Amino acid sequence: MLYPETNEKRSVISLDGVWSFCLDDGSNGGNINSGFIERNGEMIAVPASYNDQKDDLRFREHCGWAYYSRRFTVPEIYGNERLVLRFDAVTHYAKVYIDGKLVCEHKGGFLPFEIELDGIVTAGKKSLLQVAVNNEVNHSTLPVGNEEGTAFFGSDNAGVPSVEMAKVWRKKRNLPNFDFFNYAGINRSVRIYTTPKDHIDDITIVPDVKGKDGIVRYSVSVSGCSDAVVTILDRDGNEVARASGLEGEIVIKDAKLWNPYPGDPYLYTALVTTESDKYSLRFGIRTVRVEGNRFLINGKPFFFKGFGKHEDSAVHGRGFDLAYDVKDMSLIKWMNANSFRTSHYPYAEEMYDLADEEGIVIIDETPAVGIGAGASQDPYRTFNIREHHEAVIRDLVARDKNHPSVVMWSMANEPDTEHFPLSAREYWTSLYAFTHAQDPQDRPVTFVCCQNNYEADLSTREMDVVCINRYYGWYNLSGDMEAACYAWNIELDFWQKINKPLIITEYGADTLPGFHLTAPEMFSEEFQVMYYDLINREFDKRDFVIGEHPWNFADFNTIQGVYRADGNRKGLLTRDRRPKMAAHYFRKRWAEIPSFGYKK
Ligand code: E8X
Repeated sequence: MLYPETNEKRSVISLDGVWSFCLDDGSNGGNINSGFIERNGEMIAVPASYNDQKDDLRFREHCGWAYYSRRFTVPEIYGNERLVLRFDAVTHYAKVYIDGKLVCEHKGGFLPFEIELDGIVTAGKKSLLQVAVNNEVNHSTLPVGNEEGTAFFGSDNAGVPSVEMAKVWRKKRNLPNFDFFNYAGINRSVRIYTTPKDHIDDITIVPDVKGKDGIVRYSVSVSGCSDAVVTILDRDGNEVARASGLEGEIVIKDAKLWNPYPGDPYLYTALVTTESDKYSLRFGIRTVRVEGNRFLINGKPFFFKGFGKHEDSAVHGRGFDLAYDVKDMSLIKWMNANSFRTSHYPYAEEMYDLADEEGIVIIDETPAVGIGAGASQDPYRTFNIREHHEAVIRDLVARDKNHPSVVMWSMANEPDTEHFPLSAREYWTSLYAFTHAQDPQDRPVTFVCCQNNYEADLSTREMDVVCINRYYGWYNLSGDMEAACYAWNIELDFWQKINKPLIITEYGADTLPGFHLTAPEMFSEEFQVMYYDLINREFDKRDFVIGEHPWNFADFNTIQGVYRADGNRKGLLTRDRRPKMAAHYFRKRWAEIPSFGYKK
């Protein structure tokens, strides 16, 4: 799927701004015509989550439908063009209405979807655009919500009979099975873009390296066009190669490779032209391969230094914020990191463009968080999730396939793989094959494993890279770092025998900035540094540990609860991106760890 571009043949009209908004009272079921009373609408900013824009618990805790509305006119000069309405992300379910008519429904809160406006909108004429948004999470959504009757429902109400509680709980509420705030709404940009009627639909680039040359296999899919010319431009805009045909192979002599930070992330441009249309796509030439217990980028063993992140900031919630993205890239480089995981959902496309540009490597994750964790029944047999999960993977790969920064797909975070090991293995290995088959570049595929009984877990070891989240010294063996390091070693002995590359995709300790102790205990800045320092020493002894991603890049908002004072505080940075001591610690450590060849 192509990102909207303005050029000689195409233009983009932004529909971002202040929209009119109202929350459903629970009675209209997403039907805009009965649910939305325009004169009662409140002002709401798009893109942004709606939850923190108003100072009212109704917005913060809303569960169910909400309605957005605005009017727009496509300039009449676009009368002969193809018009496409594009939502970059609406969380989690959208029903789109134009002039009162339902034109599209979309499930899944973190990927773009488009609506062809032919026959729906006329250039030069005002239209009414309305979106009904639903934020409910349950066993058939990604991320997953707990449902009534499961272990989680009312589980922390010892002594209070659930039948009694059910009387208060008549009001619908979300019970997320994930640790980030369930921010909702039109979280990313809304645009109408134009293309000529005969146009380019999609472009796929598969780079390779042969000796000193770069090889680019490409294919262009079109509607109404019969041919395409692909011109490859170097960074200065000079033509270095050219081919014609809807698919083919191009050789770039003495190619410059895309290298991760602090190397040179060289980008080329593929300028695709047809009789009527034009699109320019930035891409990099690099290879990615797993060999033995190594992760090779451009044939050299790469070490992942970075973080699990979130799209999370004050007021915006999970809303797209380009300044935060630019700032986060700057901080990633400031800490001498070279990578991050898009925990726990696909991020805004602009972030991947920045990563391509800066040489920051991405593990690209779906929103499949919380499949079955804590469930009493086999989620792989009882959750209605498989089809949606496949659709999300298909759309994720279709969106991100050309980014050189993306080096691995993560199908999920912390599913249950321990209690129903056989059905888990069946699910994850077949989805693994499905994901490989989607990707024209055939990158490595994994999912991220929750702290568990790793001997019982038959799925994690089947992945191209073993990715584990572990909290020895925090959630278990709390504060006892000697015991934590001992436990780490028992577990690492196990993985050593599996002989696959392993990334620690999460480890961490909640830390209150400004809380200092001379004898480090939990929650102090000194403890966070000690925790990482002692554990990292153990990682350094193991050559198959090919990456360390502390949890989390920054403090972030989540559901309220006894474990969370003003959010999850495991950030190396505060929520407003100020460094805790641990940020300085990693900045120093990672300055001394090269991106390539750290563990030969
Ligand atoms: C945490 C992280 C959470 O924020 C993240 O989304 C997933 C969690 C730890 C799992 N991993 O709580 O900070 C804890 C397992 C306990 C043994």
